[in-house]
Amino acid sequence: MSKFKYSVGPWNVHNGADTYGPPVRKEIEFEEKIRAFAEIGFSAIQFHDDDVVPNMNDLSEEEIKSEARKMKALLDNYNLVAEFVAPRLWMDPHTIEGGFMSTSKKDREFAMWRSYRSIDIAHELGCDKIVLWLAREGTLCAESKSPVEATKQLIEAINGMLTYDKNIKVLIEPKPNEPIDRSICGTMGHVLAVSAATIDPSRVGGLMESAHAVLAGLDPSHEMGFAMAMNKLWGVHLNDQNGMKFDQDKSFGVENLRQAFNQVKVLKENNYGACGEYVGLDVKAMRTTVDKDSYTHLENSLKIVKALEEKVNRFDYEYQKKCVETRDFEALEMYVMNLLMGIG
Ligand code: XLS
Ligand code: MG
Repeated sequence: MSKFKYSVGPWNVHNGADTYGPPVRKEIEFEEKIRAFAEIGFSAIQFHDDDVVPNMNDLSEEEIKSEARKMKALLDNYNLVAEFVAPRLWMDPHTIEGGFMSTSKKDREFAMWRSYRSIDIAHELGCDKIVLWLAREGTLCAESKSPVEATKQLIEAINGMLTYDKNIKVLIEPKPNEPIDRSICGTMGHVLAVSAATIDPSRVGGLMESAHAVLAGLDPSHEMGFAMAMNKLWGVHLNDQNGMKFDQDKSFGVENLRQAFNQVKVLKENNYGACGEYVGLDVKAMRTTVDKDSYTHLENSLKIVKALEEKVNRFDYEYQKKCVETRDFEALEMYVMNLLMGIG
């Protein structure tokens, strides 16, 4: 039996449109997605602010809260909760050049407005986590910004959120690049350094997405382990990635099974979830996927996580210890390969 609780975002089911081509699947209505997520076995939903309140830029603060309450009622109907709210600061005409570290003061103010509204929305949904995926925070033209100034702007923005609400927790989701060329907060190490520089480090942690670690040339399980050593892994986005190219959001484990195994292993060994953290997925269907398989990548990812949990349960720690003592890492490695291949 899996001890993990799982979460998913509505953007994980989409029509297949990408930068190079139009939609290939029918758009699925929001409530239908939520119904299907509950049926598949998810217990929490990850939200962008405007997933909860579309057109929020045109609404007053009170109207935004009242729309958020409607979403809470819908979640209640399906016995689901909200895991986090993330201000979508990369999709707006106000944030073409970034949010917190935009060169335009007006746009920086807009980014803070969206962040404060995201906190209001989180309140209404009954959750205390804000996720910052810093998509456009960095440079396209290296000389356009000072990395020193930009880092300080990020810290100030987070301080603003911590001050606005005394209970809110901020989870930075690091990514080294894409859509930005050079990001400001690219790895879990950056996240923890930024956390330490805020006015309340106890409320600033990290969310690690497997593909983002791979894009940084790092091993996701080590990024997760690093954060867990500091009690700072408050969210994960499990998925997979074929090397250092564009962000693929593939189903978990389909590219690098051993790497996926080690992510599940580090999470289980360190009791991830004991403080209510969710195992989140951030996976997308392949573009060629047909309508009837709109959710298959989610179902497959869950099957793979659960199968790998079984493998971790069967992991022979006595044998591992013996191999380590005799420095027989060839044997240990072959043991892991056999375990994953189902041999022996
Ligand atoms: C990036 C995701 C993004 C965040 C939450 O990896 O697609 O939406 O996870 O903002
Ligand atoms: Mg993500």
